[in-house]
Amino acid sequence: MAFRWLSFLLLALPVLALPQTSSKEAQSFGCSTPANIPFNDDKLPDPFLFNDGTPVRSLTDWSCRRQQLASLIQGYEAGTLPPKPPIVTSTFSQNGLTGNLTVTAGFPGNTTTFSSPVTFPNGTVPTEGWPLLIAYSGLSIPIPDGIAVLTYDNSAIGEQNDQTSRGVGQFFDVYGHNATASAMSAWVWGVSRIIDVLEVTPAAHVNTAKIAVTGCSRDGKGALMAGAFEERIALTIPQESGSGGDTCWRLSKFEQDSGDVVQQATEIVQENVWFSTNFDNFVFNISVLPYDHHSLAGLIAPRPMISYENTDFEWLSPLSGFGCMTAAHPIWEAMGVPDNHGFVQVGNHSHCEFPSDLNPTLFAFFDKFLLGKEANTTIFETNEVFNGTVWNPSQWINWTTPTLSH
Ligand code: MCU
Repeated sequence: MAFRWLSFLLLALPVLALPQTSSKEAQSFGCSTPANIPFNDDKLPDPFLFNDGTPVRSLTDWSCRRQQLASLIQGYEAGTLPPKPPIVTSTFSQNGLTGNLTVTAGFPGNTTTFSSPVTFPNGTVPTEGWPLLIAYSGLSIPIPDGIAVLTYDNSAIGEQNDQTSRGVGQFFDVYGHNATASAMSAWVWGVSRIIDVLEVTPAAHVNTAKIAVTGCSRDGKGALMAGAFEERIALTIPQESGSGGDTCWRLSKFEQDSGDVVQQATEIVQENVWFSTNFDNFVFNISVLPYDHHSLAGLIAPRPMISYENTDFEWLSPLSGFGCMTAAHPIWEAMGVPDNHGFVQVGNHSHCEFPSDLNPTLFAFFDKFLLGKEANTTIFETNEVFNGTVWNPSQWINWTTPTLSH
């Protein structure tokens, strides 16, 4: 008992002494992270409010808020992302500039094994190892010299053909075909296991502090989820992820209601298994979601992210992408690193084709965050002319951006 009172005093003293820095942990003796809460708001929810409505003021507060958002997003739409299982082993082989990484993960008597080809740059291995780009389903963006690429067969981990893919794939062989995880959460689990083994495989010469992830379209949605839930990812590059990716559910609905033919939540849950079955319960009532995808992207902050969108495809919901990332940007601003978040939206190219005139923007992010070079990453641009559907920030964002204290 005495010990508990002593703990109380020790925890309460800093709060009493420093009323300005309201640490949620100190106030509540822990971060409460329910999977759902009562909520209803047509606007984009304030990421800087805790579930109980109190403000997020410091980076310590944010680390709790981040956990709350992660739990809500898994609760409503992503399903449960399981932690590292007890068995995670690997083999690695290399022949010239090509390697192969095999991961075995799971439980005694219940493991799965998957392999990923890796290509290495020419030249001398840096002391810390090569930076690595994990490319969902193969690479669809250019990369500068000096970065290794691992091709991740995410569809083998969680199938994504149509509704018949529910619970199908190597993740579900281990966790059960009724696991709540969506295909995208299953993919995150696989990425995390790849990083687990790379951390203990010096022969692969990968700098595990410099791992990026990318993917296009459905795999862009997946790359965003991976960056959001796996904190060891140093750079996240979703390409043309569209609805369910760097767009917001509320904004895609607005776009659709305004007469554009975009993908919105009601359609996406019919089309594929990127989201949990629980999300079906909310797609006609989006305003009850206590988050939107500006906050999903915000889970990445302060780590860097740049996303690309394509204005030629209405289905990708261009207004929603621009508006959602405009609403996400303040999360990096609040942390004092606005240049760690970029967004580029242009047209005149086919879906998942990367126009070479955008290379300087992409390479700036690679240079600065993977290769340790100087680069200007103040990049936030669109060439979209929002004709019929008007982006009006004050219609969606009724909160202000705090400066989070350190
Ligand atoms: C943009 O990503 C998806 C989109 O959500 C789907 O509706 C469509 O069928 O496929 C796109 C895609 O993955 O294209 C390769």
